[in-house]
Amino acid sequence: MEQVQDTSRPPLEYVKGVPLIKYFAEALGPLQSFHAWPDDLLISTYPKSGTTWVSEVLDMIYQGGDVEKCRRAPVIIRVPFLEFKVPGLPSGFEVLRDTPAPRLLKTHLPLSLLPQTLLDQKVKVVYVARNAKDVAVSYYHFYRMAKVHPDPGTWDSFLEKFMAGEVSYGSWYQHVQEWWELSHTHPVLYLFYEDMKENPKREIKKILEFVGRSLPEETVDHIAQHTSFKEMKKNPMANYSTIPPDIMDHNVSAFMRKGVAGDWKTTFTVAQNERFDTDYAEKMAGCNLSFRSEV
Ligand code: PPS
Repeated sequence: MEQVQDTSRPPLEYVKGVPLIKYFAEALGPLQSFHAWPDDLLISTYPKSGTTWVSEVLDMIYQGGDVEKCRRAPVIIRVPFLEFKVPGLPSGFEVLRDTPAPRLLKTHLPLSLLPQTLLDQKVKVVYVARNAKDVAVSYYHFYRMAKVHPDPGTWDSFLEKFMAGEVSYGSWYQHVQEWWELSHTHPVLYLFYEDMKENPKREIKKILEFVGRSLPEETVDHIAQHTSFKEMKKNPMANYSTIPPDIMDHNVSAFMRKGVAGDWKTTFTVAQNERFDTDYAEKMAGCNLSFRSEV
């Protein structure tokens, strides 16, 4: 019988001190030969912060609000994920080779691992940040369903790992702060998931201005409607249902899980919340970024 490689739940691998999904760590070597183009647009986020949402918004903008064009392929093909690599699927770098300009690119990498070419080419960045508590909860459920991650253990132990930066991509606290710092010297549009929830049209207009495009008001309305959680959840080209279930098991937890701000309240205990707040104050001391943990 053919030997099937067991690819599920390998331990994280550390690269320059940053823990990463094993396969993604392996993708970083080949990624060194990637050349960014000045008209690339990079979508950068810490995981579970609204990457897929803003990817769909940007593809809709690039396609002039044409839903059919946005149905041409799953989001992972339309917006190549630079460091993506999973056995049996095309890597982000492979997808990139077949992607015509102007390209939308996705990464979760911290700056220490970001290919320098993106900075040298002054590639515009749309960064989306989401409050840490909702990210932690969303990440826990994603670890459960996406088997490229190690087993998350209990929620309590996962939360400890999240606070210690011992989850894939490392510290949320460092990520949101260093990309914020970069926005002072590099063209970065720094957005918040909670602002997108509060007023999607307002945030879509900010993106339009940043990418130097304009669209009629009705098209902006249409983009907001097409990229709502409800629509994206049922859209197979946006909801990751095309990924084989041995890699992402939506029966364990859907990729499009809840899509709200403030869901952490259903998961954190009072004690966990107190401990988290104390630790948060220390890690974010001196940082002028302010997050809303509900809208
Ligand atoms: S990933 O795997 O890091 O790329 O995930 P990412 O896309 O960054 O984040 C997934 C969470 O975003 C929610 N989501 C949305 N919320 C509101 N509106 C829309 N359109 C939308 N699309 C995705 C998704 O449900 C995940 O959050 P949770 O809290 O788990 O529901």
